[in-house]
Order: sequence, then structure tokens, then C-alpha cells
Amino acid sequence: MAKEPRPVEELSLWDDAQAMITKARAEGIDTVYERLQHQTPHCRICEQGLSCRNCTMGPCKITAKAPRGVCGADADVVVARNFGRFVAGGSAGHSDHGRDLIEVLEAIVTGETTDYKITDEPKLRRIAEEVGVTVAERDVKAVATDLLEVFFGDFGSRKKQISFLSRVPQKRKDIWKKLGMTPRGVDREIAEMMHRTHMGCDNDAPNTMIHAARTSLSDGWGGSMIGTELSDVIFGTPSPSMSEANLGVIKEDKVNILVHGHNPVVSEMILAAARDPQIIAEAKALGATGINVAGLCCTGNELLMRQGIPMAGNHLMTELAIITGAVEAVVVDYQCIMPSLVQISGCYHTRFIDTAQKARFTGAIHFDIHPSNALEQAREIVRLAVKAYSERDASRVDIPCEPVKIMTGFSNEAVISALGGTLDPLIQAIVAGDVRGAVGIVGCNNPKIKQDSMNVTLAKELIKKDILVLVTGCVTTAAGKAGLLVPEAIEMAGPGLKKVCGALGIPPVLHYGSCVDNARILQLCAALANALNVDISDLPVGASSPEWYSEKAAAIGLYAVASGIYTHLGHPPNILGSETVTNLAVSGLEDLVGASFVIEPDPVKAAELFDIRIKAKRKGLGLSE
Ligand code: XCC
Ligand code: SF4
Repeated sequence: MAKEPRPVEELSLWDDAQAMITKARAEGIDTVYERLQHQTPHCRICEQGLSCRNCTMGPCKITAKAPRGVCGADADVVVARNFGRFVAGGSAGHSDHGRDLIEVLEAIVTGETTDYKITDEPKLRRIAEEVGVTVAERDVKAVATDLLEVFFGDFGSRKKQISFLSRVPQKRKDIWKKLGMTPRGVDREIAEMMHRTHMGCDNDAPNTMIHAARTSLSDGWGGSMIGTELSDVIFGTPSPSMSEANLGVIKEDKVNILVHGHNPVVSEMILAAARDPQIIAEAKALGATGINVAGLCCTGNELLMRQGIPMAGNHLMTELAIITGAVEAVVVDYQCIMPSLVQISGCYHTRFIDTAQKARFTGAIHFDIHPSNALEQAREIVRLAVKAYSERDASRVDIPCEPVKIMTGFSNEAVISALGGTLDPLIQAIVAGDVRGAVGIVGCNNPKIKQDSMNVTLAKELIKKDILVLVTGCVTTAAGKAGLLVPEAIEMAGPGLKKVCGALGIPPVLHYGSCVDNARILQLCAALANALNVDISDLPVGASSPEWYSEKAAAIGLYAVASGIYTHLGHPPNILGSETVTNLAVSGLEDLVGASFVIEPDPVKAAELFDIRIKAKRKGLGLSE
């Protein structure tokens, strides 16, 4: 029997989303919300992480009646193995993305491509020096060649630890060493997780969890950090600028191209092609006033940070953006791209274009993009979009709102430069209690949760308490739409934060980039800890992913905890079937790594928990609460 559709007010915080869900329903188009209803109720056993299909003696379901799988694995082993593979999947996503940036750098130095270049040479030299490459009196190509070998090496099996552990406070490295948690090589840790979780291998849940943490650390301090740093080298290190967000950034009189996915390698070329005067002239010949490139999800974040492109939306806006009827093309790279976008594009004149061999979509137009052909292929893609403009059905266009202003571009380099060249003013503000602490709110939307309701409420509650908020990933657009990413948002902040951000002319919620850019937050925490000569777990900081859904978000959460950062999740991963694993996650890790997860579905209560934590950490540092 068909279920009653849920009222749109329950599905999203936003008018633009509600209007487009209503339009989709009127046009008979299913979205994530209908599909979720069809999938509900979910399998309870899978939700608890108690199903195993790691071999064909099974699949097995662990229940009270059948407490062991065919091989004898119990609930703890099955849950830990499933969680370990979940984290390995997320770490693989971020890190394979990082590897793609190394390959672009390689194509630059070998001359295989001229479409890309080294934009921030000083940064290249800086990070090369950090990881032990000789820099003095060597030309940029020689330095880059050595650097990319070091980074390729970080993915391999020949190192005792990955290079960017040079950034980690010694106390933290000692903890990792003692626990056997030091990440050695990115691919190695991921492969070893697959090995350990094969039947008959690592059958001790805490031991599996330790390796899950090591795997996630190889992502945070390895794959993701390399991805962020090389993206800055190749496309430029972000600095503050203004842009806009919500579906209103889609323009009725323009050819609209949405870039979606994660890696800036393709989307930067789409943007470059869309700025080509010749192609703009072709768009104008068809009656458009220009070509508009807007972002979705993290590839949007990457281009927003560096190029200031507007953000059409986050995860749960990706289908709804197409429903406006005004999108000529959706160009995707990889990750978080719902396959449903192909079908929804097919309901309109929208061209759905995939660009990566490792992320093909049945029914999409495929362009095989490599560093050597990227710009030429991007021009062809933009021309396809221009052509599609003439097929747009004006009677089906509905752009539901006006965009809101946002400020973006807060790399650590930009923050330090805004502070006058050092972190000292920030440390003084923390010591004085004007900035009581900082929390990174990161991650996704999940259709099980009213879109952005938790992301926004948590951010608002924290800034009221003089806690600085850093946002990345899909929380960016949430914070932006709520008016939190502009300097005027200091009016919503507590007195201390208002004073500090007001003096600097910055918002109390800072856009720190995409999800791989959470590595920037790790780096900032490490720098603060080193400056104070303490461990990261001593800092008055926290992390949160209120509306997370993905394997990558689990990897981020775990590397945050393993790095010593207290981390809130709005709902638990599929681990509740094991008391051992659950207890480890929400308390046992505290004894091991000085931080743990906290699960709290109420964002107001979550803010209070952060407040308590920050008070305790401030006290530990001898500071006023
Ligand atoms: Fe994906 Fe990065 Fe989550 Fe958004 S936040 S839904 S992972 S796009 Ni990373
Ligand atoms: Fe069942 Fe064990 Fe095979 Fe998993 S590994 S499917 S628990 S027999």
C-alpha cells in the first residue's frame, strides 16, 4: 500500500527545498524522501551492525537465538568488522581523491599537461620543506618532483609513518605509538583493514577498532591532508571573499551548469571553460545573458573557497536543484552523487555528465577526463550545456528564492594573515575567554533528519556561548542559508566572540572548505597544541557531524577522536548491536586517546555537552571557564 507523503515542512528547514519537493510531487518525480519511505522500516539487524556477509558459509544474522555466525563470530566481532570496513571505505574515498591530486602534480612537472599549473609556489616549497625535501636553491620542478615521490610513498608500504605526522604534537604521536595506531601508509592501512576483516583473521573487537582508528588517521593526516595541500598548490590557497548560496543562485536568464562531487580537478576546468569568451558568445547567440557555474556538495566547496562560485546547495539539494527546471547540465566527478540524478535529469532537458572512469553512471553522458585533455573536454561539456539551453521549457522553470550572501575562503593561511601573521592573537583570545573554544561542524544531510535543522541549531547555540564554529562540507550551505557566514552574524554570537570577530570583520562561523579540508582543522588544532606545548586532547575544541550519512563522515569522526578531539554525532553508526564496540566508542576511547564520541540527537543538548567539555578543558589549561 502506498504511504502518505510526509508534509514538506517536516523534511527540510528551507523554503527553497520545500517548494521544490512540492514541485517534484506535482510533476510525479520521486526524490530521496519517497525512496526513504519505501525503504522504511529498515532491517533492525543491519541497523545494529549484526549482519555479516563476509563469506558464503553465511550470510549470518546475529540474534539472541543465534548469537554466533556459522564461523563462530559473535556480535562484537561482526559489529567491529562491519565498522572497520565502513571506515576503510570512507578513508579510501578521501585518500584516492588525494592521490588524484598527486597525479595532477606529476602531469604538471612532466609536461603532460599545460591545463594545470603550480599556482602557489611558496606553499609548495613550504610543505616540501615540512616533509623533508631539500628546497633551497632548487627550481620548482625539482622540488615538486621530490615532493610527489614523498606523497606517493605515503600511500605505500615502505614507511614507518606518513609524512604529515611531522605536524602532530609529540604527546599525540606517543599515544599512537603505544596503541599501535601510528598510520604507516594510506593504502596499506585500508588493505590491512580488508585483510583483518576476512573470515578467520582479526577476531578481537577492540583490536579491530584500533586498526579502524589507524586507518582513519591515514586519511586525516595522509590522504585528505595531501589532497587539501596539493589542491592549494595547484589551484591557489583560499583567501576570504564573498559569494552567495541557495537555489536562487541558479539564474533564469543564464546557461546553468552545476558542478557536483568532490575533486576540483574537473570542476576547475569546467569553470575555466565557462569563462571562455567565445563560448559565452555562443550562449548569448542563443538568447542567454551568460554562463553560470554553481556548486553542489564538496566540489562546490572547493570552487567556492578558491574561486568564489555560488553554492546551489548541499547533499539534499542536489535532486531539488534539477527540479528548478533551469539546469542545463550537471557535471560530476565522484562521491555523494545520488544515481537518482540521472533519472531526474531525464525528466528535464538537463544533461547529466560523468567524467571519471571510477564513477560511471548508467544513462549518463561520459567524458573521459585526464590531466592531458581536461580543458578541451571541459569546453565540449560547456558547449553541450549551451546547446541544451535552447531546449529548456520555460513553463517548467521555478527558481524559488533570492540568494543569501556568504563569506568564504578561510584557509589557515588566510586566518593567520588576518591575525597579523601568527596564531598568537587567537591564543590570546582563547586565554582571555573571549573565544572560549572552537568546534568544527562538518558533514552531511540525511533524509532521516529534517534537512539542516541540526546543523543550523547547533551552530547558533555554540556561537551564543562564545564558541567559534568552523564549517566544512555540507554544513557550509546550511550555515550560509541561515545567515551565519557573514560578518553581521556576530549579532547572533556571545559578547566575546562578537568582539573578536567584529574587530577582524569576520563571521563567527568560518567556512573552512570541503570535507577533505577537515585536514585544515586538524592542522590548526595541531598548531595550537604545539604553540601551547600541550596535546590536542588538552585543547578546548570539539567536532560534530549532526546529520552525517556517509562512510567518509565516519572516517572523519574517527580520525578526529583518535587525534584527541571530542566528537558529537547526531545519530550512531550501525554499532549498537555490540556493547563492547559501543562502549569503546562512547567512553573507552577516552581512556585510550583522550577523546570519544558522544551521540546526541538534540542539537541544543549537544551544544550544552560541548560547553561542559570546553569548560573542563579550559580548566585543565588553567583558564577561566
Ligand atoms: Fe557528501 Fe562532501 Fe557528506 Fe556532503 S558532507 S554529503 S560526505 S558532500 Ni562531506
Ligand atoms: Fe557468517 Fe562468519 Fe561468514 Fe560472517 S564470516 S558470513 S559471521 S560465517
